[in-house]
Amino acid sequence: KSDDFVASIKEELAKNDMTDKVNVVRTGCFGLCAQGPIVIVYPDGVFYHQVKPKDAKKIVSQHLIKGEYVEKLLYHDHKTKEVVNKLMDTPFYHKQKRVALDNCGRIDPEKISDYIAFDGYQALAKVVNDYSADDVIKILETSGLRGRGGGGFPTFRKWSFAKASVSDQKYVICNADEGDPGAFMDRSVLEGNPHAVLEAMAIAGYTIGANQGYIYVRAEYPTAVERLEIAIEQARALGLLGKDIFGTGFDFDIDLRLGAGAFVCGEETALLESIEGRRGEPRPKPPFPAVKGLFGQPTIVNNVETYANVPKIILEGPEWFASMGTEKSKGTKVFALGGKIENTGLVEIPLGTTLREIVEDIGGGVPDGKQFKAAQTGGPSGGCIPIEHYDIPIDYDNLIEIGSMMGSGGLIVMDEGNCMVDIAKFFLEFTVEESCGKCVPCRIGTKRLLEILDKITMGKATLEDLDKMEELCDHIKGNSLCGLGQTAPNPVLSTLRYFRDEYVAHVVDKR
Ligand code: FMN
Repeated sequence: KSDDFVASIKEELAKNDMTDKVNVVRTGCFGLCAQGPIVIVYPDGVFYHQVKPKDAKKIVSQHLIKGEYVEKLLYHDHKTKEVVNKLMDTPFYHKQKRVALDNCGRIDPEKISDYIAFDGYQALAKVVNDYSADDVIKILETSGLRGRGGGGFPTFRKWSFAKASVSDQKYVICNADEGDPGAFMDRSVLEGNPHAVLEAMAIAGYTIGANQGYIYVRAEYPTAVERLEIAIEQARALGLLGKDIFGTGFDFDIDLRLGAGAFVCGEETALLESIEGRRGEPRPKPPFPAVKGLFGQPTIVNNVETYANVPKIILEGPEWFASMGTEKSKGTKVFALGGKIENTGLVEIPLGTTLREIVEDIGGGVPDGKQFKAAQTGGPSGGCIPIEHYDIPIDYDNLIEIGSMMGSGGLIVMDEGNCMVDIAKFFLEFTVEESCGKCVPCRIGTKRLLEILDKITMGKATLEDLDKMEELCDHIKGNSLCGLGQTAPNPVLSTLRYFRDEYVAHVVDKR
């Protein structure tokens, strides 16, 4: 859709002899997907939403030539019905704070000069010229940055373990596998701000003593792959990757490795197997990758969003980052907001924002006057948050306490019409399909679990089946080899915890 609009506006500009007067810049995602494609006209900064190729003519003839806004393409707030001219003035952005997504929608991701114009590669320059590896680790510790890929492991700790591992060869890996259904946070960062990830990986290389990085990105993300390829080439051409970076003697380069789209390959040890050319199956831990990772060498694996925060932390200072968030969850988190919500899209919130604020203020509420029922976070590994926890500040620990988890950032809203047993079944079907089959509890246990869920939804189960299901969940969680199986029962357990009545409504022997 955006491609068609770009072609059409270029045509209109050419017809009006304005090609050299107006620059058409394709950016990454603005976040407000429900209103896309979005066009912002500068210098006014006015935005038009849901544009179609045929709208290009009016934008050129009316706005660019006569200086009059195109009324019918302006955005009206769906609650107040008032026109909002600037994208960042829409209620969707009021409670957001863009750190990882900062440049997305602002720069041309295919031009390194755009990234540099917004302080790009200054963090790397500062690190390699002024900081020791220990300084960087200390900065990360003070910032409180935790891994955004799901587990929330403190980033400084992982980097310091890898730094402490003695070896001539170490690796820095970016996990851009992003296999959760409904998740597109990492894709948006890579498509909109690829250099931030490259810069952070180079900083990681300097810190742990690695000279080679790999980005493991799924092949189903062709735009992300293409923009990464362009970004790597441009960074190499300016000497920001490769040999003797900033004349300091520090060498670091990055290559891409494409994944074939298996969810389990996002699990860090399965990812290492896949890069090594083997079937993507997890390895037992320990040893952890920071000690024995890729090709047996010390390796750090971090998520795209984790890296995207690093240059900002270096430049703005760790205290700035730590000033956002809750006591143990600092900074911001990007969520892919979907389901029964007015403003589907990509949102970045300071941690500690409540679910109510995300759904009502940012998301614009549940459509068609329906009631919010629950939100699912963490995808197939996560759980649901019912309305009684609507005001819970979102952070790593709070979510775990109520039986869900942050996960990588999928946030799916359900309304009164959704059956929670169906939701649990949807996620379980996904994990059954994606289980690699290496360990028995996951390979067979999740299948048996799904059979019981099937029996329940067909109205053939008994209360005893519910007990069996809970027991089986415990076994799968406790005995699976990797995080896939260890978390697969979560959607079932959390829906059982908060919506047991819906399960009971399906069974035949209601006591
Ligand atoms: N982490 C990601 O960053 N991206 C993924 O797509 C991803 N998929 C995963 C899939 C499974 C089944 C499991 C168990 C874990 C997955 N993880 C994923 C978590 C990684 O194993 C690892 O913890 C993460 O990449 C570490 O980076 P972080 O510390 O920056 O979060």
